[in-house]
Amino acid sequence: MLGAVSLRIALGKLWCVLPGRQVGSGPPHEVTLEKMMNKLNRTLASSLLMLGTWLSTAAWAVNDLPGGPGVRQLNLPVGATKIAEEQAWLHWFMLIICTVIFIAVFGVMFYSILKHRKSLGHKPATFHESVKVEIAWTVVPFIIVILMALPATKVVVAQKDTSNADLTIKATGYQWKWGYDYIKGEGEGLGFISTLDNEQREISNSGAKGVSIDNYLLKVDNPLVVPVNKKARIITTANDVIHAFAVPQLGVKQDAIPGFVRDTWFRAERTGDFYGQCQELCGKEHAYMPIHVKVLSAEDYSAWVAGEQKKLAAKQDDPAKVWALDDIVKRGEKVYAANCAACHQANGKGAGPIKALDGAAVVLDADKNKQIYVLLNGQGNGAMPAWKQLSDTDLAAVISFTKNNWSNKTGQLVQPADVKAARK
Ligand code: HEC
Ligand SMILES: [Cu+2]
Repeated sequence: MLGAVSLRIALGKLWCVLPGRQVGSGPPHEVTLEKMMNKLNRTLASSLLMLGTWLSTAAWAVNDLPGGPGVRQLNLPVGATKIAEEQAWLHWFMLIICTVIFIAVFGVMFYSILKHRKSLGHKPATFHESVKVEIAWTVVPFIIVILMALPATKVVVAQKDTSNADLTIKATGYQWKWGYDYIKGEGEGLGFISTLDNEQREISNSGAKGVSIDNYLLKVDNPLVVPVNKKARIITTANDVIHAFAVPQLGVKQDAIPGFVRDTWFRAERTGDFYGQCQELCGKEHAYMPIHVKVLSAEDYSAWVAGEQKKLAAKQDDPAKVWALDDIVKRGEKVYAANCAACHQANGKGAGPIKALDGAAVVLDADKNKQIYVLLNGQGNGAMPAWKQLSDTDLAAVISFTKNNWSNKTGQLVQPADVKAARK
């Protein structure tokens, strides 16, 4: 109450001293000020009300995401690996030591300042160079640093020990998605791209008003799947710029650098879903390349691998296949939605520096090799990335799609063999 009154007085004063304030010609000064104050009070009250509503809806709208962030989470997450637990322990260990030192040092300092102040008649000591003090303030911090460094080094060394892995997976960062390739162990040969769920992307694009989705911007089409209690070594690299593969609950975080390989590892101790994100600022959609790790029991994992291998075999395209226009355009529509729509938009109109494909000369050109060239090599110094990692069939399909969608009605059909020939 008192606060509100003094706030009113302070604001009233502020209004009076504001330069060039027109107080109005008709009513006397006091009345206008009073009106102004009333208006201000009402504005204040309604903003508080709005804040309150916002806070209460924010509190009810989303729930903790198991394996991901919690609502108003402050502490580190509950780890699902030994390393993550040790990291959390180290965090608290260091924090407590630092807090104790902070309180002790500042306690002594303020005590000394207050007790020995001049107004109490304290006379300063005049000694110089106390050997005892010098030794104490060298040795004590040294011991504290060693005490902190020992357990920290142990954990860092364990974190870096990627030997004897049961499973090796390469994680490649792309702008803005992750590619996972199973290199060694059960599931060897599998490989897929993991992209943000399209529906959530649309929600975000349209302003994300009132979303209440627990895994908002963390849902992907194809999660990284690993077995429980097995050491998974993750090799990280990138295709374009530096990204970072990080999953807090698994205690991993490793930069993914183009042209280099780095590695990290984790052994998940319970099944479930764990979420992370790219943690190196990598461009405009840095926040839109989530990581979802699905930890399965040994049997479920084997079943998943078998299923994926079957799917892979069925999907294995014959690069010599000659496609009909309708079929390849249908296939291309999917490739476009997964890889191109993020930049060129579903309507093919692009945005800003991203050129429109609807009506583009290179897309309409009778020489189909022109567009094949753009897709294989990129354009605009990498602003348009190269897509040579897509299969001949996918590339042929997406090019055929762009040539026969929106207002583009060329009737041209690009076959996988055309792409294959252009690769050389
Ligand atoms: C990271 C954003 C991004 C993605 C994803 C992307 N493009 Fe592009 N694309 C661009 C930009 C930017 C340009 C313009 C480059 C320039 O300045 O010349 C471009 C240009 C093009 C062009 C040439 C247009 C012209 O008029 O010169 C074609 C064709 C094209 N993209 C097709 C595709 C296809 C097909 C895909 C999906 C496989 C795709 N793009 C995915 C950003 C992107
Ligand atoms: Cu990234």
